[in-house]
Amino acid sequence: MNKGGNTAFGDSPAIDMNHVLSAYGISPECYDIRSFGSGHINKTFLLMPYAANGGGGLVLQHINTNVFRRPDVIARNLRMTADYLARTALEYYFLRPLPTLDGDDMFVVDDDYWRLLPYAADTVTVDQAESPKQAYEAARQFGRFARLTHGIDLAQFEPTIPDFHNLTLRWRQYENALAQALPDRCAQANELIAGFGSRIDVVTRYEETVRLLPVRLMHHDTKINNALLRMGTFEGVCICDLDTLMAGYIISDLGDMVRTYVCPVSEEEPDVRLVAVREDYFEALVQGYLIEVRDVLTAEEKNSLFYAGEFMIYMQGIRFLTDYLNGDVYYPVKHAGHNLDRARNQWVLLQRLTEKKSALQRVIDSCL
Ligand code: GN1
Ligand code: MG
Repeated sequence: MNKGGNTAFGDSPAIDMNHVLSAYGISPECYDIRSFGSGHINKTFLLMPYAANGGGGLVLQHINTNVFRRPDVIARNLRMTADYLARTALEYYFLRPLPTLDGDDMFVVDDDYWRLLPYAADTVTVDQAESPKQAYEAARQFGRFARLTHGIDLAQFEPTIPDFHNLTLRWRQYENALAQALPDRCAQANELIAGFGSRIDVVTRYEETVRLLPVRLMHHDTKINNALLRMGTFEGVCICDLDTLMAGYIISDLGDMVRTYVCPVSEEEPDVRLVAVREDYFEALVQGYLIEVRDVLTAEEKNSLFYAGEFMIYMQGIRFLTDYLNGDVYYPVKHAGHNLDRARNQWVLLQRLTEKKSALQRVIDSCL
């Protein structure tokens, strides 16, 4: 973990769980409380009742305000989405934050923001897609969400992180990091700097592409462990980790699925010989997503589907590289060079994906 308070993660909040839970009318002694999930940004706890009749489990989250500077915007976006879905899609299971005793959807104490969510019973998450079916089911959940929110009025939505997936800006941030990085870090990153530089076409295409794309309510973090799957059958149940619910483009959500479902190993794998693109997983996720959204996509969106994967892998690659050059200030690192390893993993993944472009484009065409 990073040390010191200058990272995006800061120091651990002084957690007074009793105080937070009492705002929700909950007695901590009735629950087994433990750390939960594998996110980089927020701290998450799972609360399971000791007594069988103690009601359902709960998920308590502490919002990282170094990253999410406007928790009120997150809360409002969630509320508007939940209200819209409650009106238009009665059957849809949406994880709406539970109210405090005062009726608020967050509990704020000393600038610490907390929220409580129901725990979806009998569900599991997987950190890596283990079968094409899992990829299909997770993708279908994100697709269903995009389809059901197709008609939502985005005028009221504010970005929870402005320019989160703006590749032009991410490239500029990368160039700035490069300009001020320590010579040693630059030298270590030499090959990757050349590599990502040689694929600047991905950045150029970004502006040309989004100019033509409609804005949609997007999740912006569609990795597989943000889809809850039914225990045992792995059928999709719902989506979670909704902090980055905001207006965006289809290439974000589809692209992050390609980035994280097709490879047999995660972005954490330092051995790049294991980084590969599994065509059957690609097909499964494209099928699952498109079965839901195909009918609402514009021609321009259909043309951007292969690019989506390149876009997200490239952007994540330069975000890791930027953080390495900046001295590891955003993503928590477990060892020196951790962010460099992650960037290399993404760089190799980008190459594996581009190598298979014609075959993968054929898969997309057959799913459209
Ligand atoms: C962060 O915290 P987590 O794992 O949900 C990041 C994503 C990256 C991801 C890479 C707010 O998400 O954009 O894709 O790490 N979220 C933020 O693992 O920066
Ligand atoms: Mg997230």
